[in-house]
Amino acid sequence: MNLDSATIAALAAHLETCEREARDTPKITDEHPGMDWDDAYAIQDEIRRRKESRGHKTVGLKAGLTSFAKMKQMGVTSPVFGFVSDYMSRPDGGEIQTSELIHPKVEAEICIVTKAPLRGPGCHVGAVLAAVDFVVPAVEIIDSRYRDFKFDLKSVVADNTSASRFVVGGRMRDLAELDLRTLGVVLEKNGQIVAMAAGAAVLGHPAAAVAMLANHLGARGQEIPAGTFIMTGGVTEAIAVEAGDAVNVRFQDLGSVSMRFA
Ligand code: OOG
Ligand code: MG
Repeated sequence: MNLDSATIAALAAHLETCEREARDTPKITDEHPGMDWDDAYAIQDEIRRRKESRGHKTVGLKAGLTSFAKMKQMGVTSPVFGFVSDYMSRPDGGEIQTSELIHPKVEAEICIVTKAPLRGPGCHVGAVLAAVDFVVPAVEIIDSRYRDFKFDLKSVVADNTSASRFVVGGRMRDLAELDLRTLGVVLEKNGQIVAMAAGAAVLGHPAAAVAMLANHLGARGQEIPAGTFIMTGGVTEAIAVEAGDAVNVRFQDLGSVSMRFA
């Protein structure tokens, strides 16, 4: 850790205020170039503590930058982890208010809900598969608080990996009925196909993102509890949206997830 606790608290307050007021900010490593990984996750933890103390429930975990398309789009080389809160959830087919957001983008994500705890180090795809309760599709609406979505990995970790809104939809399925690697995903905006991929785009297998998350938490003495909803990361690059847009994502064997932006 290179930052003191007062600086961590101040940066968490700054980033969370930007989120709540839909204001952007330069990336925080500009002012704090010595910020390390532990500092970045400590800022994210402080944002989580602030939300929970305000009565918001943490309702899921997310992996981000897990697909080559996303890493390439954002110019980074490794995944990051964050959380989602109850107030970020929107119903399938519902409306998302863009006035509450800065510069939203949508991502198609294969999600896993666990039925057993997962703890690293040493967690692997096989261990994750044994702990899957069911698979369900979602669309994540990310909204980096950083100006023009320009950030480095530590800044985006501190900003809770751009978490903003998410829509769980389609239909849940047993893992045994699916091949998560070949599961096709087609993302449509205003009736046009704008991106497509298969599940293997996420680290070769979406369960690998969950294993990485368990190993990341294990290194910090934490685990993924049973019953956790986990978003494994966008399978394609993220697509910018604005008021008036309609998004529909078709997931092979899992139905579709849709929303309108107002
Ligand atoms: C960081 C969050 C990325 C994903 O699924 O890749 C993410 C960002 O690109 O702003 O959630
Ligand atoms: Mg995402």
